[in-house]
Amino acid sequence: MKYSILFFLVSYMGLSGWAQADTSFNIWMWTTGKHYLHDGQTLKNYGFTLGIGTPTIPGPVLRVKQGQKVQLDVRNQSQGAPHTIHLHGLDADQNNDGVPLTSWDIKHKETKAYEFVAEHPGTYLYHCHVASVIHVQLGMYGSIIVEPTANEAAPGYFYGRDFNLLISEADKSWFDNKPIHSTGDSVHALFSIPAYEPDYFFVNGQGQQQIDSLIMRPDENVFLRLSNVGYFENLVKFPSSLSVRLISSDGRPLPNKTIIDSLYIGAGERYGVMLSPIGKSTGSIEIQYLHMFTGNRVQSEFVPYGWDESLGIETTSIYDGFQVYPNPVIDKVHISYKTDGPYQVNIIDLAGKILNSDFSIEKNEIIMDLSSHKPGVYSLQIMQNDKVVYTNSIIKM
Ligand SMILES: [Cu+2]
Repeated sequence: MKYSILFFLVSYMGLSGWAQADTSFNIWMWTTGKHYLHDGQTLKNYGFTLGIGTPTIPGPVLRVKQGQKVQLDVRNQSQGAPHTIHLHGLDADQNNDGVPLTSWDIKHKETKAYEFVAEHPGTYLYHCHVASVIHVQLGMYGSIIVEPTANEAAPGYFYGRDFNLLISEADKSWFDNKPIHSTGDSVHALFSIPAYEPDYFFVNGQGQQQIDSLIMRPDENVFLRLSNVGYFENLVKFPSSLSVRLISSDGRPLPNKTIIDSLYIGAGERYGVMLSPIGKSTGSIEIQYLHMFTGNRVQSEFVPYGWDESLGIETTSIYDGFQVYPNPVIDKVHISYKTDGPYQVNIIDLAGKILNSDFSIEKNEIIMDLSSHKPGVYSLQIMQNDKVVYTNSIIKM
């Protein structure tokens, strides 16, 4: 009797997720997808949706915040095949890693929970790990983004907004003649794997004229997340009009953040690059798809980019009721607060000299003009009754 209660508790804890998750997603898994291609054809794909729906490629982007306890409640609504979710690059424990041989799978009409702590900000992947060569190719993949608490791609590298480009390919013959799957067993499934000769090349599941443009403010840094979940290697070529700095790889900052003009991305790899303000330039980023045996370029897709001055400012630092935006700043920085003032606000250079100072009486926002200061790092200091109550770094561009 003791043992059966213990067993029940262990399996209950393993499969039910966090007692109190900070964020959760209700994911459904299907084999009845319909994905529209740029030439009007469709793929009958496998895939993921949030709640009931018809999956397209890729699955939904799952965005969480650094430090959050995350729970994925996953239901298998597909006919027959079991599925799992492998958390590619995340520090999930073995029980939550979605490898059927070493943990568990989700059978038809079952719902189970995965849980992990989003410890390191970065770009990650999730995909099914049952007969993964087949299920991933058929569309069971997506991006997990762990956002940093401030918009800081690596210490000192602030950005205004980020874009996620998930690169993959599709061989339509695999979708039209799906390999037969033995239904009950996620570990031992026999397939003959067809030759892989993809004929569709995706950026976020889109090809050619479907591909979304990257629209940014002329004056902001932009963090570009690049991942490859296809089987071909990619060569990304940036035009000379863009200044591109390689910041992070596989969810960790790189020690040297070098300026690059191109980037190879192997299967399963993720990189983060910073685009410095583009000003009023337009162009496109070329993504080459390299054949897995010959290394030759099979196809190029192009991601257009451009600017729009009317876009909102995304970067906001919030701390203890204070809001500081934008940061980095071109000219004017806004400091607003909900808590009771009045406050003394100072902008101080590295030598300790006060460059701007203002005192608020019965207002909840102070605007400081930094347009005459040199580019660099300044210190924001907020004081009340001669005591410092808040400090932050301000990046002047
Ligand atoms: Cu699957």
